[in-house]
Amino acid sequence: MYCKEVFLPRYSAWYGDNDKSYSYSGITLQPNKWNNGLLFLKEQIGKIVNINFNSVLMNWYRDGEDYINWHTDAEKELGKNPIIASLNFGATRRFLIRRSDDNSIKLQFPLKHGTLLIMKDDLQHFWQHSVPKEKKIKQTRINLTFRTIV
Ligand SMILES: O=C(O)CCC(=O)C(=O)O
Repeated sequence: MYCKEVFLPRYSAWYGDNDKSYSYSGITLQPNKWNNGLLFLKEQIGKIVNINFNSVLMNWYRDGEDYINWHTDAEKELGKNPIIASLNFGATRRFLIRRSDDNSIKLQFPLKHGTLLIMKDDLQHFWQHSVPKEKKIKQTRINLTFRTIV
């Protein structure tokens, strides 16, 4: 077995159908089994966007010190133009997007409790996204990104 430790400035867990492992940022996550709560959310959100998601990445930001750096979700397992549904609970955090070829073009959205953000089409080809540190935020936040591994 091959095992390595990678520092992530948040906690992450991967849930999905049995054979749907996911590699990103130099790590490969094996899926935890679906639980009833996640299955319920997956089905409800799947109806809204008309997609049968088969996995979800859970990120837990303990407070504003936890963050996710600039990245794209352009892993080949997600297919060419992935539809990713991002559901948010807890603290409102800033979600930033910037052009990959011109970092000065930047947009930001506050992701409030209950917000559903859909990323789709060619967004992952031309835009990076991040959730930066916000040291004043003391509340916790959970983000679920429902995905389809092809
Ligand atoms: O926490 C968020 O809103 C973003 C999560 C994210 O970018 C990801 O899981 O790839």
